[in-house]
Order: sequence, then C-alpha cells, then structure tokens
Amino acid sequence: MSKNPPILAAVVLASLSLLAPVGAQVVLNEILYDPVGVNTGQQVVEVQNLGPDPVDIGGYWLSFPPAAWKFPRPTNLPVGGILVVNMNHSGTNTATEFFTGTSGMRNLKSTDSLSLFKGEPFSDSTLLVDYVEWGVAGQSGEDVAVDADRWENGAAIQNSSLREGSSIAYKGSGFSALAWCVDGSPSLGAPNDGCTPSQAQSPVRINELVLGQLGSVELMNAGAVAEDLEGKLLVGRPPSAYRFPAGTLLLPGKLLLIHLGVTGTDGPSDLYTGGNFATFGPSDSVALFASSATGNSTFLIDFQEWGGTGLANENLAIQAGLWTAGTSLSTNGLIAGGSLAGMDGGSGPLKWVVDNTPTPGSPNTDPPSHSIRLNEVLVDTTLGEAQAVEIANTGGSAVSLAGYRLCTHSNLEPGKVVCGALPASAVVASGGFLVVRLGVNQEGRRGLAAGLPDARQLGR
Ligand SMILES: [Ca+2]
Ligand SMILES: [Ca+2]
Ligand SMILES: [Ca+2]
Ligand SMILES: [Ca+2]
Repeated sequence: MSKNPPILAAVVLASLSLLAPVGAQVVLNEILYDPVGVNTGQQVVEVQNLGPDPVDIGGYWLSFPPAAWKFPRPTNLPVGGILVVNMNHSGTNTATEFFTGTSGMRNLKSTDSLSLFKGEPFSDSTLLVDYVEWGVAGQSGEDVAVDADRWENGAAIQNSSLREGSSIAYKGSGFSALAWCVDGSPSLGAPNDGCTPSQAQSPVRINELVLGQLGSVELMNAGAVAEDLEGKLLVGRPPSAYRFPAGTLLLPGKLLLIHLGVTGTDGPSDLYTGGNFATFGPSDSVALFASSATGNSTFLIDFQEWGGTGLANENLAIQAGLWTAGTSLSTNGLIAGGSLAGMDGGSGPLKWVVDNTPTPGSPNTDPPSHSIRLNEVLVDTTLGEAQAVEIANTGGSAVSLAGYRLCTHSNLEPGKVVCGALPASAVVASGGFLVVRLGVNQEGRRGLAAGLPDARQLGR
C-alpha cells in the first residue's frame, strides 16, 4: 500500500477529468415562466456558458416532459456567452435567440422543472448538463439530476414570493435550490445582476375614473402584450371588491370599462360589478391587485386616490412604490358626471386631470363627444343680442347640465364674455330641449350676468 497512494490519486484525477461532462459549465441561468401579461409565447429560458472554454451546444436538449426541444447544430456558446430560448413560441433563430416553435411544446408552469441534456436518453444522468426545479420538489427529472450531482434530493426553488414579471435566476455557483433566487429585476439575454424584491407588474393601468352615479373605472393596456385579468381584483372603498371573470383578456392599447354598482351584461369591453361595489365619492381610492391576497403590497398593480389622503390601500401603494404619502389627485373644478383622467406624460397625480367631458370607454385623448348642442338662438334685432337660447339633447340618455356655464359674447363690447352657471336642477331629457331665457343685466343688456337664467324644460 505504501507505494500505491500517489499512483491511485493520479489515476482518480485523470478519470475525473475524462469523465467530466463536456459543457458541464453550461448552465440554465435564468427562467421567466410568468412574464408580464399572458404567458403563452412570452416565456424565456436563458442559458450561459460559465466555463473557461467555448462550447458547441448544438444537439443539446431542453427537457420539460412531455415536451423537449433540441438546439440546432451548431450552436456556439462562447466563454461567458448567453443565449435565450423563447418557449412555445415561433420565430426565426439568430445566433443568440432561439424559438422552440409550438408543435409538441407546452408552457412552463409555476411549479415545474427543466433539464438541459447533451443527448438522449433523458434517463441517463451522465448526459445531464444542468437541472432546475421550482415550486414543489419531486418534479420530473429530479432523480436523474440528483444522480448527476446537479440537484439536491427534495429541493425546489421557493417561489411563493414571485410576482408576475419576475424571474428565477442562478446566482453563479452551486447546484441546488439555494443557488437560485426570485428576481424582481429580470435580465434575460444579459448576465444576471443580482436579485431584487419581486413586485407585481402588469401592462394594465387605471386610466379614467367617473365619480358618483353611473360611475366607472376605465382600464387601459398600456403595454405591448395581452393581459389576462382573470382572478385579478379591483378594490374600492371597503368592502367593495370585484374579481375579473375568466376570459377577461385585454389586448395592447385597448380599454376596458367597469361599470360600478350596477348589473349588466358583460361584453368584450364592458364589465359590471353588480350592486355590491360602492360608486366613488368625492374622496375615495381605487386599487388593482394581481391576486385576491389584497393585504399584500407586492400584489398591487396600480392605485389612485383623490379628495383626501390615507384612504383604503394607500399604505400598501406606498410600500409598493406606487404612491407618495400625502398626495392625491386634484378634484378642483370637477362637476357631477365629470371624471378624473390619466393623460400621457407626467407621472403620479401630475399625470391626472379633471375632465368634465369624460370619455368612459374611449381614449382620454379623444375629443369630447357631446349629445348636447346649442340648437336655436332668439335674437333681439334692436339690440343685436340674444334673448333666449335653446339647448337640445340628441343623445340616448338624459344629461344633467349641473355645473355647465352658458357664455355670451357681445359684438358691442369685443372681448367681453359674460357667463352664468346653469342651475343644478337643469336636466335635458333624451331628445328633449331646454330653453334658457337670458336675463337683463345692470347695463341693460341681455346676458347671464344677472345670474338669472330662466331655464325650463320642454318635453318633446
Ligand atoms: Ca403572466
Ligand atoms: Ca436582477
Ligand atoms: Ca440573465
Ligand atoms: Ca377614457
């Protein structure tokens, strides 16, 4: 024995080096299985060469039973090189970006595993290059990965903190669940840059809020991918909460109008909360959550608050970095039937304006579409001034003119505009008329300066 140990050691070392699988330093580096918006066609797997030599991984397999996909030959991965594979998605491969196509593929799930093999069969642990499993242990391929010393028995990446839009990322060394982290700042196609807390992301934004009776929330998909809102929650003043039903798909650039406190027949762009959701008052808040776990700020997608501070869910919005303490949307000048509208540009409350010509269901940049028009003017030919104005409503529903102002401009006094507010009781029925008799002001002119518009409703 005394002479043998050095020789044995040399033999063992040589064997290890011979048996070391080619490409052992090629790793599954990052996985985005729950991208922002719909998952199908948006999931990404990142592979990196962390070894000292370039590797041709042409012919390597990504195995996620019952699906498997093979890298085309050749696929050169230089030292430090990174490539991404778009899962269950068709496209044209480049040197660093690949598409599995859809035939025989499936989406990765929130509890799943993925193996990288350099050949078949997938039961041969000597062919395994890397392995990862998340959610719950015991996923497909775990036994082979344990045999290959690429995973620990019964280990899985704990992903309960992962919110939509976050990835799981390899930390660069080791072969176990603890070598990975949930990353709120994915880096697909680039070296992993450390893991940050995971916060729900969504392309959907609260876009317009109509307060009071006939109130609504308008949502907009401001992103580039379709959003599946199923299971997400709109939350108003407690206990008002509305869960989006199955099949609520919002395409990029599209709007969805949620009618509050009323029942109706849901359509592709209109949903009805039913009577249990309180309409918005002059001081209220609204929140959009990614899940029914509404006490958790990491599920908060968007939030707005107006007419006051410290209202429902503001604390969570501050935690989520979506809101600044002590701020709220301005309601100055808002009249009954008006809205708060988010406009392009700006951020936070500065992005929002009072819009007394609301556009529920239409883009906020659309010109207001009125059913109210000036229909006839009775002119005093002696003075050359208006004596009475008829207002018509050509729309399909009654319109309140509360807060509206009627303004006259005298030819005799260029530049002088005289306005008067219509009374709160002024309502024009659908297809109806309202005649406003102009008063005589202190200067003997007809106008509204006297504040005495004589409005009477004329039935049709
Ligand atoms: Ca998703
Ligand atoms: Ca990161
Ligand atoms: Ca990365
Ligand atoms: Ca709108």
